[in-house]
Amino acid sequence: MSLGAIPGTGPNTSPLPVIRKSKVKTLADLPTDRTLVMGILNVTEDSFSDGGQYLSADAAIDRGLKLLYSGADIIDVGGESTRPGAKDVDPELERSRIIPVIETLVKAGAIISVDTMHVSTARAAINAGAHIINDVSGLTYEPGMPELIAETGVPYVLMHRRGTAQSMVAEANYQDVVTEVIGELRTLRDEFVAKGVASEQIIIDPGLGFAKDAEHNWALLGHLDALEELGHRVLIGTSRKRFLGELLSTGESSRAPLERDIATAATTALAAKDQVWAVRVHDVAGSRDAIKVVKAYGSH
Ligand code: PMM
Repeated sequence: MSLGAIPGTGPNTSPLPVIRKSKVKTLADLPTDRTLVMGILNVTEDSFSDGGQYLSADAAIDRGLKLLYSGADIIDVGGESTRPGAKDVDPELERSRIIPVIETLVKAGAIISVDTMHVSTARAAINAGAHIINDVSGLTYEPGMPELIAETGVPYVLMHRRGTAQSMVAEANYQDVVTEVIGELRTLRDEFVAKGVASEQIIIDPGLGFAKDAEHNWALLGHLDALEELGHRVLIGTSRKRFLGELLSTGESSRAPLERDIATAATTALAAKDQVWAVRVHDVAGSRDAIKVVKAYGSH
């Protein structure tokens, strides 16, 4: 899609599109009567289903605008792959990938969350207009993150993960995954609150696929109500993940990531029925439809 063809964008005469400021939104503009859809924008080389596709600022902004116009309530911008085994990205490179994208999408009226584990990147992103920090570091968060979140007052996604991208597969050992994930999230939550983060700022996420195998993911998805008892908004990310590929496999081979969107939308419907706050997905339109179905179903 040509950027010039998108309402609100001007002719593409500068390296980044010129966007009118009139549509700037705040978090308070987000609907509260349904599950929200967070569209995924990976400005990375190697994320598992869309790595390398949106590495230039122009391509990333184009993708972000498409997510926005297909109904994303929030766009989650990330400059570092979180897949198992992924290499760490230098925070400076991470910032160079995502800050121009955030600035432009905020001007276009997008609510932006930023998928980062780095305090310096989180601070730069907030300065560039980002609304939410989405930190997948779990139990290994960087020193200084709670203080930054307390100081800025932005909402913060506290996701469960054991170990790092390199070690997490080996750390998928649980006796009772639901109880242990909730207990570890509670401990993390208490650490953030003790450092001055308001309880209302915290959004929790069970971290499906992060130090969890398929059985663990299904158990957590089946107990979203127990997670909600922690008293925070809940976000979940199932989109195109390996456990869906395994479920849909034929014979030896797992279903390809790009062919997992219908199953993803089915998990969105289940999550919406459990009244989660938001789902993080690649295919925004499919999840928006699923949420509409659940809303109509629940209103009769
Ligand atoms: N999953 C991925 C990346 N970031 N953030 C949150 N809060 N929850 C998730 O489940 C999550 C995340 C990995 O998926 P991707 O490589 O498709 O972005």
